[in-house]
Formats: sequence, structure tokens, C-alpha cells
Amino acid sequence: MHDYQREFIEFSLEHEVLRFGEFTLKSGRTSPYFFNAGLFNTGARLAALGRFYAAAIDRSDIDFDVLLGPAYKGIPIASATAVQLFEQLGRDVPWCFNRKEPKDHGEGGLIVGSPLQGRALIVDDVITAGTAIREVMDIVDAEGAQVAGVMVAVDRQERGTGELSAIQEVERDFGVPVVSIIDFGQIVTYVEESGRHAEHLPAIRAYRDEFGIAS
Ligand code: OMP
Repeated sequence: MHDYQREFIEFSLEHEVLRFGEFTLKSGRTSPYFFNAGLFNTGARLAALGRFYAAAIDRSDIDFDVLLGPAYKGIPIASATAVQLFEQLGRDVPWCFNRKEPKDHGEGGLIVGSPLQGRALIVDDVITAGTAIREVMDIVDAEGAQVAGVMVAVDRQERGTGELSAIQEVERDFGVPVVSIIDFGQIVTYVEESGRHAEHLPAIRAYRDEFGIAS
């Protein structure tokens, strides 16, 4: 695990973006942890979040023309990331987001911001079963753009329909890289090594055995 990944876990724990307990997921699974990107809810937290994404994008070497933040949680992530790509790395990249409901007056259309053209890097919060991200793939396709890759904060490393993780299935089905700042395995390692929240380890390990991919 790199230093920035440990820092991201600690930063997320500090602001209770990452919490341990009992949570019901969109997929219906009961999870011993939850990552709530909506809690990066002050200027300083959002700036830090943008820096983590910008750093991870820089490391990933994914070549792209435009950042796309899917509604709703991807929108502040994409805007904060675009700001930090410029502030930290001097890269002024176009960014856009989609509306949930298309507008038929005013500027119209589904996409707000820069045109969704060329190779889009999708930035979103979390991939569990991959349902949300597949919907975004369809939006990019419908706009006539291509997906360059996907960047999320957390790869939960849960099985999709078979033995692969949902992220591995997305990579296979769409032929694009899906990268994350941290993954579930690193969260487990962090808890094991730091001893913090260690009371949740039995539930975390049981969850990994039931829904995780074989490592
Ligand atoms: P999938 O569509 O199953 O990949 O779930 C992704 C979505 O689940 C995210 O965009 C969130 O809305 C939500 N989610 C979290 O935000 N954090 C988690 O730790 C887990 C989930 C989830 O419900 O799986």
C-alpha cells in the first residue's frame, strides 16, 4: 500500500466518510463497512478529495479528453478533480456532468459543461456490483463519445455475476481500465496493521469470504 492510499483511508475515517458497522447496500447485501462520498462536505474536504483523485489519475496514465462526473455524486468529484488537476499539475482539462432528467428548453440536452466528446474519463464514488457504472457507459455511448477509463475512490472487490469482481467484469465487457484510489483489501490491511477498529475484523473477514473475489 502506498503512503497516499494510507492517507486516504485515514482522511476518510477521520471525516466518517468510511465507517464500520452494519449497512444495507444498493445490491441488498449487508456490509460491515460503507464509504459515503457525500460526507466530503466542506470546502477543505472537497479540495482534499480532488487532490487524491488528481494524484491517482496522474499515476494511472489513462489518456483522456474530458472528465465526466455522473449525477449526482460524481458531479462534485469531477469538478473538484478538474480544479486539482489544474492547481497541482497544471493540466486544464474539460469536464462535464449529466442531468438525471433531460431538459427540453434553455440550453437543453443531457450534458452540462464541456461537450462530451472524444475519450471520457468517468470519475465516480464507489463500484460494488457495477450497476451504476454500466448506466453511465450507456450515456457516453449515446452521446457518441468513447470511455477512456473509470476512476473511483473505492473498489469494493465484490463478485459480480461470476467469479470476477464487478470491476473486472466492467473492464472485460467494455475493454477499458477501471482504477481506484483504494480497494477493500487495503482497508482490511489497514485495520489489521493499525489495530484501529479491530473489533470489526471478524465481520469484515466474513464479508470478504462471502462476497469477495478470490485473491
Ligand atoms: P453498484 O451500482 O452496485 O456498483 O453500487 C454503486 C453505488 O452504491 C454507489 O454509487 C453508491 O451510491 C452506493 N454505495 C456507496 O456509496 N458506498 C458503499 O460503500 C457501497 C455502496 C453500495 O450501495 O453498494
